[in-house]
Amino acid sequence: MAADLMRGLAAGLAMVLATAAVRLLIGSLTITELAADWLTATLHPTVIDFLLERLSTSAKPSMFVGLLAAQVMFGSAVGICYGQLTARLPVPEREWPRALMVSGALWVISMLTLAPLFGGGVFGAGVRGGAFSFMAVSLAAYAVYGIVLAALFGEAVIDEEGAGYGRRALLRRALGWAAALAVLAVGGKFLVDRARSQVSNSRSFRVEGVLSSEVTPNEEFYVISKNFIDPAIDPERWGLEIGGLVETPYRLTYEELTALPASEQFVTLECISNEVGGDLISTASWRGTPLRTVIERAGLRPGVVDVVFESEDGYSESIPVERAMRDEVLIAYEMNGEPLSVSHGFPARLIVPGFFGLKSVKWLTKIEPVAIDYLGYWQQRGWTDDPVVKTMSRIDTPATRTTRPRGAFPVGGVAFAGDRGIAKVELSLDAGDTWAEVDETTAALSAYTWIIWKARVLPGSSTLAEVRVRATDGNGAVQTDRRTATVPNGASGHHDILVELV
Ligand SMILES: Nc1nc2c(c(=O)[nH]1)N[C@H]1C(S)=C(S)[C@@H](COP(=O)(O)O)O[C@H]1N2
Ligand SMILES: [Mo]
Repeated sequence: MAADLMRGLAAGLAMVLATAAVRLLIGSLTITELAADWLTATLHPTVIDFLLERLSTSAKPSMFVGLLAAQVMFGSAVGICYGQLTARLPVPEREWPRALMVSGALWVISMLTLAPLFGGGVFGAGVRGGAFSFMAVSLAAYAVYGIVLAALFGEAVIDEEGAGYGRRALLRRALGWAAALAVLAVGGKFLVDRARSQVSNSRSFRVEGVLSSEVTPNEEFYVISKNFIDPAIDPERWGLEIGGLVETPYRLTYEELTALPASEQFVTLECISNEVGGDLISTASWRGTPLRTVIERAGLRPGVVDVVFESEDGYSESIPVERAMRDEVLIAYEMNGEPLSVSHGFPARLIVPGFFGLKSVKWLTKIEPVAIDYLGYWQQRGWTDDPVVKTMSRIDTPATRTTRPRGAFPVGGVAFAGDRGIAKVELSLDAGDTWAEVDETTAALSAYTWIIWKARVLPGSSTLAEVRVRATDGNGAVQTDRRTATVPNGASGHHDILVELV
């Protein structure tokens, strides 16, 4: 029994490694990724938000490792069953025909049950990127499982027969296991290296206690994506389709898109999952074609309510048509003077100033005016349909719970209110009873960016100073102190820090 478990475990591990290798080499979706997407879609938004945001860099890998572990456990369980059942049967001449039959049957069952359950359709009929490569990847994985199972159980047959146990056989056995382990080790290392460069994640790079710069360097710009591995798009084969409720649908190549009249502007993006004081907010200069130019070329038909955006990773979002026709909404292909990186949406993405980041669809493939109020990826999962950013402000420096000498000290941070702009930033040293304006704010780089502010504060005689910040937007509305969670409308409340004075 324990030996059967070990054999199943080894075969399960080999299957997982094979899946990962084929996945990274030919880039087709796997059942594991379908399962991850399905989990994201099925779990309550609060749980997902917690996974994606609080656990930040480790969330998606954890979920994935969990799913892979489940696969290995399943492989082990099958190994036990296989051992128990075949022990009762006559010893075959060769192990592999029946092992492959078992793994083939498992493949068919998973194509008929798991694939549709996780939203990929029977035999992956509905998988984006094509059912064929999806089937091929999973079939290859199950085949590897069957082969390893056969090899290990076949060896067991010799064991139990007690046949041919001379020194040569022992040596051969040892060599076999060493070779298998070497393949696992080398393959595993290759995969870890490949995966490390390809696995996308929620990440950001704010160094605690350092004042943000007005423009965020590309490598430090926060990244949020629903994918375990982001789409790597060949710009030669990519095209942007304009369809739906338009007079003349058409398609733009990368070359055509980048040859259209361009405009460039600074825009701050903020994720709706950004906590009070959080770092899922960054600013860049985006260069691209105004969305409006591209839509007008197709000509809107009457009755359009929303413009829907689809993307290579199956994500979709929409914005009201009035917003879509504003000059500042861009189909961007450059970020701070460089072509978009894969993680930021290469070859082209939407930039919708003033809306939370979820509307700025990356890896854009299709633009489709529709006559309905369309619910996008996150709205279908319980997030708000009101994407207007809330007024926020954050203290970057000093970091909270640090120690400083008594006396006055410098404080600095950012404030943002989308296209409403920031009129004023104030600090309070008495938990919000009284407020004083900061000493200095930068002028916003455009009508759609944050500002950086600085002040010197002189706390009273206590050994503990609490500094709290609030902003007033361009309409004169003061940032609310009412604390809310990020789900479902985005967080609100004042950011504060505690400093110990010695
Ligand atoms: N295709 C696609 N677009 C997407 C997403 C995604 O998962 N897939 N995530 C969205 C979310 S929630 C945010 S906050 C922004 C983040 O953009 P960034 O990673 O360039 O900062 O992209 C948005 N666009
Ligand atoms: Mo987001």
